[in-house]
Amino acid sequence: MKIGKVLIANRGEIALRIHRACQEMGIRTVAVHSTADAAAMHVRLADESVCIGPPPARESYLNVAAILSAAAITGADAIHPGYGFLSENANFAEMVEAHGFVFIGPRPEHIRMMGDKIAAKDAMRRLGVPLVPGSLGALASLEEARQVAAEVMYPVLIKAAAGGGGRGMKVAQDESGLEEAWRVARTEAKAAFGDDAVYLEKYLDRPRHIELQVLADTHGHVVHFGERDCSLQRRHQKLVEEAGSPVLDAAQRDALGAQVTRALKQLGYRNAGTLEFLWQDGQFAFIEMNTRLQVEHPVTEMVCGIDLVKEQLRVAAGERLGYGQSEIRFQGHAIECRITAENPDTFLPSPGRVTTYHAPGGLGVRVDSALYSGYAVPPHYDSLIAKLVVHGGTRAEAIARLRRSLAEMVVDGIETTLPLHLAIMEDPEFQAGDYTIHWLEQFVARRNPAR
Ligand code: MV4
Repeated sequence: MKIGKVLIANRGEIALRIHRACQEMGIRTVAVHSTADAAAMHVRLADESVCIGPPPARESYLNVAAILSAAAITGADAIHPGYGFLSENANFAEMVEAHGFVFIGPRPEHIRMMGDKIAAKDAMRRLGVPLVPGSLGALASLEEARQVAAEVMYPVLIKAAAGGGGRGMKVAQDESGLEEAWRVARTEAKAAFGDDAVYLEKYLDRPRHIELQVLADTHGHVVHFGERDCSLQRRHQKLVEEAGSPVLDAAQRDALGAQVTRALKQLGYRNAGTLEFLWQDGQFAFIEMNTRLQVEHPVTEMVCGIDLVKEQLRVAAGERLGYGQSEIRFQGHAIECRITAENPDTFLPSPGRVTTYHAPGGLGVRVDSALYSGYAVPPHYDSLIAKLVVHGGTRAEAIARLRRSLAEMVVDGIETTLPLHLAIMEDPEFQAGDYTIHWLEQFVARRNPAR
């Protein structure tokens, strides 16, 4: 199947990122946009554009009928969903294919499977991937929760099957807190997802969040592109990601990669995906799988020297991976700072007009951003305005390069998290690579003692 034209069902930096890969491959692009994004960079650069609705995402970037119509009238061959919006909607993927377009992503059945966190864990357990100890499947009763919690030992977490990304989780420190956690988790899960199925895991108190990037073609070949350490998060929003993890060596990466690629091959997985693990005391435990291109994919691209979006397009067109695992090499170290239009202390959103924008440059510096001087950041969408990604021969060089690049970067007219990123890069604990998923919240609290 030749892909000659791709509709990009997204906005902002990721729409631009996908457009760039298409253009270099000689593939024409169709941008779709809301009325709030008529002047956006992805619309200006695409070969064609279609307005699909008013500013609220529900009526534009989540409007399946409008997006499929735009693909039909422009004669697109394929649809790339980017991240967020419809990217992990199995029904959308199914409809894209039913209408005769190529969905640039996994099979709908795998999107659906991984969207159900219980089904995802069950599949990975059967395929031999290590998990956090906990319930096998959904909890049938509070009584069952008590039994499993006694086996795996407190503290425990109750998680929503339909959750993920931190939504619908409740900790129970001991048996006296279990009933409350069970009740609240189920009520919240029902309200948020319309599904009150919950499961139980032993609560890991100081893990790192390490994820593995994989890619599969439609001929049974699966490779991995190493790990990213995404432990630096605040309220489940990642701020900084690195490849590789400061705590893994090549042997540990190879061992995890071999286990995971074997599992996905058995599953018949296709296209790009990311397996999320918690890492504590030298052990990996699978928690979730993301069936999309992720925001932080550039750090992997920088250390592997590959373009993941081009690889997605190639395997979606039915091409074979032209290389094996042994040809994928990891060079140096890459770090990404997610720069958002937010106050760097309160994290209150700060949309508005960017009066001056100046991106840093130089060797090993990449900026993925759809900003330009005079652009107005709309208030309707998430606040990510730029990803500053650097590559260095060593982690220390990458940090020095980030400090230099952050100082060079100018975004005037709105508040941004640039000062926070600079402070993180200057912190001795960060520099030592000595952090867990709790580090950033504590760092932010230390910076704002009054709050
Ligand atoms: C956990 C955990 C500790 N123990 N599971 C949060 C988001 C979702 N992807 C899973 N999450 C967690 N699951 C067990 N058994 C701690 C978290 C967690 C977390 C994980 C990754 C990155 C940041 C986090 C922040 C708070 C809690």
